[in-house]
Amino acid sequence: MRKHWFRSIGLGGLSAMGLVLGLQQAASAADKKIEIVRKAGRFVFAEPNVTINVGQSVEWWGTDSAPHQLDGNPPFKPTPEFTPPGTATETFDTAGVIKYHCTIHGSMQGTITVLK
Ligand SMILES: [Cu+2]
Repeated sequence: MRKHWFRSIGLGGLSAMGLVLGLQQAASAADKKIEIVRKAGRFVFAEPNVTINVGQSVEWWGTDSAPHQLDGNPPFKPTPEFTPPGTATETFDTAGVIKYHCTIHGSMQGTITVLK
């Protein structure tokens, strides 16, 4: 009886964990997430150079409260201005190396290498 009670709790716990993981995935389905951080007082991309595959998406996020607006060489499409906890997401459908930056913070520069 006692053993059975513990097993029920165990399964319930697993279900709850699955639900939480599922919700986290639903919150952002981006293939690659790039955090905006401060380094020596300047905003930078935690990972300035990333590599993804054609068709994948990138999400920029941060924990500060400054606005950002990203732009880059074509085919990068300018993002709307966003302020964390707001994010920006972009999907890349063309292979190549794309340089991009934040139009508000010159210290934020990076490249996205899109592989076929
Ligand atoms: Cu910025």
